[in-house]
Amino acid sequence: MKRVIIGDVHGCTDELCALLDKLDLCAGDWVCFAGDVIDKGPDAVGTVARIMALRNQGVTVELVLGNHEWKFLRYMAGRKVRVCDEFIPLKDHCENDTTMHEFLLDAKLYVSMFNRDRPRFPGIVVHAGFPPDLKALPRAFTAREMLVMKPRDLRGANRVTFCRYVNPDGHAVQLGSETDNDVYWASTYNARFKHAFFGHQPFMPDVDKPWPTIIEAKQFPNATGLDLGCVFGGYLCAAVIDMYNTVSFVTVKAQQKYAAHYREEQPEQAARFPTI
Ligand SMILES: [Mn+2]
Repeated sequence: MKRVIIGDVHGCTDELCALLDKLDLCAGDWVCFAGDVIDKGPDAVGTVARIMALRNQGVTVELVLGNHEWKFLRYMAGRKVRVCDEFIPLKDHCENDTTMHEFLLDAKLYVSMFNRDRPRFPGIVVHAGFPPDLKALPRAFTAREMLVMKPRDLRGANRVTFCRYVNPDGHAVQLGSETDNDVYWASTYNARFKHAFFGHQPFMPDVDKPWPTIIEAKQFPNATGLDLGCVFGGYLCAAVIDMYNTVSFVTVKAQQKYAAHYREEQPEQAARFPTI
């Protein structure tokens, strides 16, 4: 029985299919997507369809809510969001195929791995992370539940879907306003909610390094970043946990660069926070 966690796919269906071929999943295996399976990339509909099709193989599939699914689902619920062009094909598809919309609505704020079948793994899958001042986990709400919650009740939930850098006081810093004193949340995370597998932050592997280049997830003492920037021309990455609770990584190189990295749009930030 394999347990697999996959980082941000962002509509890169070809790379997802190649990764799933490499993973060679069987009935009884468990796969959890760390969120942001849609947007930015070429084919959100194909990606979600491929993920849903895993269930026909007897694979248990779970989806953690990424900030991009959250934005899309709020848009579908008639909320005011800045509409992205890439929402349109997915919106059209979801209107005709309610099972895809339902699948996305079932996305959870996080997925605990510890309560699953043996061998238990002391891990948790979350999209963005756990800021130091988040003392207790919110409930593992589904997106469907979150859509009917009051904004004030969503505060804790939003924090684990959006968190990146944190300041020395342990408070999350807004994207783009990081200073030299701020650190990535995972570097000081103390495992209070168990080992965290997360996406959200594209850690671009340094492919210009001389060989041998071993492409692995970005490892922190108590957390593992699985987004290796596939949609930005990096890699799609899966963590695979075997029956002895040994973790290994499987990666697929992106066939092309599908989107511009936000750091390229903000060069002054890129200079201060080089990737990896
Ligand atoms: Mn993402």
